[in-house]
Amino acid sequence: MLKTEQKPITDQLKKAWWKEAVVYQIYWRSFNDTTGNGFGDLEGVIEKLDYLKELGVDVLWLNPFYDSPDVDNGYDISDYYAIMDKAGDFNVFNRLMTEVHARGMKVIMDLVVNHTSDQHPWFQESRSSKNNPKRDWYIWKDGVNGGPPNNWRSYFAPSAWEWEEQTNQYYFHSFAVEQPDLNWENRELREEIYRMMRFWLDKGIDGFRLDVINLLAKQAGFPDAENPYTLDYLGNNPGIHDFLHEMHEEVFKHYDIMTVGEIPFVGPEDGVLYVGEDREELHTLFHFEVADDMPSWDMRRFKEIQKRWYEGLKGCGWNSQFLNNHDHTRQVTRYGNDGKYRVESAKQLGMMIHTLPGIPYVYQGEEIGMTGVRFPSIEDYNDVAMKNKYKEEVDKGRDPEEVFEELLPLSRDNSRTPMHWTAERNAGFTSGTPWIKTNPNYKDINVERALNDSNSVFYFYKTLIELRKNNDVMVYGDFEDLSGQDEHLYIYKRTLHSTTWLIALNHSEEEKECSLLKDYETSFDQLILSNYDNDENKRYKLRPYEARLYSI
Ligand code: ISL
Repeated sequence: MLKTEQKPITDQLKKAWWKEAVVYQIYWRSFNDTTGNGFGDLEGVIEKLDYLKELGVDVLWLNPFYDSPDVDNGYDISDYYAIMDKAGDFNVFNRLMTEVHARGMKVIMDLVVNHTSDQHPWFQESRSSKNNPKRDWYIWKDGVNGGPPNNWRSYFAPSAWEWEEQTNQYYFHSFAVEQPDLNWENRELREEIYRMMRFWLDKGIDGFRLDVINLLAKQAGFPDAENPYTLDYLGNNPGIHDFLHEMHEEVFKHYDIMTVGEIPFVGPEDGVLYVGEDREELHTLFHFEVADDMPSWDMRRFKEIQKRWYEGLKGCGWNSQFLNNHDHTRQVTRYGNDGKYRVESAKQLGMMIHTLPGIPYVYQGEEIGMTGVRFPSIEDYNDVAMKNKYKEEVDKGRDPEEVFEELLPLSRDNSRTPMHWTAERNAGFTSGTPWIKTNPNYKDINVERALNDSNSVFYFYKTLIELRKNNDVMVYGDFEDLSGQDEHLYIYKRTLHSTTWLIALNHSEEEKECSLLKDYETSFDQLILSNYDNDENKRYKLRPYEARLYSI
């Protein structure tokens, strides 16, 4: 935990374009393949810009497409100044930027600067000798008692240290062995990163999503962890705010951009120190009190988290709202109902994320209610995190089938199967063989079908996004939870000046009485949006996974 500093208070949060945005995350390698090589590509993103414009999203977040050996699907970068062949080249990138901006949309890139690929020339130099000028650009330590320098695990391996024969030292990696951490204590390294960031910003991108950016500072002295399985010792260490403030001073403040930090292991008291408007660090953040720490839906816990973050950031900083991404399985499967009530549940989760305080993020396919997947064998999976964990557990002598079943629900590949465009072969994603199998339910769940169904999840999302464009209460409104400890009903208000909206959600498979609706005399002419048809007999009841938005 950081030493608690005075929470930054600003009297009035300033309006900003990024606060009013809806961000659409494009995992491009699974989005749209235009070459037939089985991988999506940047040309494929250009092809679908009119679809995204129709949906109404403002900002596109592209997962990394820098050159990479793809051990961790682009999060192991081997050249920050080159575009991965399978993604395209600078001609396509420049056209993508032109086409996005021509449609009044923006692009933010994924910035991965906590680590590089072990194939990056910087690391090749660093590992070559203890006297190499770039030795100190990475973290090297002598072993202790014939083993690693300490007991830390990494996200993707039992140890965060890898022995290097060439120089008889260990190097540090927070993720896979092939992802050595950069040493942010080294000023020369930091200057090089800032130069690289300006290179991309000067090409016209509109900001960054900053990968595990609170891990840049490491615990001084690298002491053993009390419990190596928590991993929280990897982040929020003294010095991190100096690095991020320097990044702001050297880069961010010179551009009109959006910066969203991926910040695991924080609650609002630490989170606000990254995004406080007078901190001059980041604009907003993804916290992981839900995605990493709430394995399945728990309404009471979710309400408590939302309330605590609203109060922790109110008047100081800006939150982001998401329930799934390329690392976390699809929300309608994990947190909703992907069976009988898939459509109602997908719409309900959408209404919740778009009406809670903060910037809403739509992960590709979420807008048509795509679901998680269950492939039959570990061989069908690609995720390095899942495959490393499977090997670690099976090597302990555990039953492979049991380990496989255990890892399935939260495998990152649940969200990485190809986007469903049509009911044609491979869901219209590729004319070739997809790099990962397509979810077999694409024949029923696909964009073509959604666009031809006025009652589809797609048009519900489109309406939510249009409402945000035309109603500041959704962006800047105060928030008040009215439903207390109810474990199924979530009833809350958003208020701005003379406008008050009421959101009423029933997160269950049973119809529920909702007496609160009587208190607001919610008449149906006040109903702005619902995922069910109006029924006068249901005025004070909420049907299974029903979601209603009223102006009261
Ligand atoms: O996947 C997770 C566990 O559920 C997340 O905690 C995730 O691993 C973590 O938030 C870091 O994610 C980011 O950095 C990783 C990369 O593999 C992820 O895809 C990226 O989102 C290393 O760069």
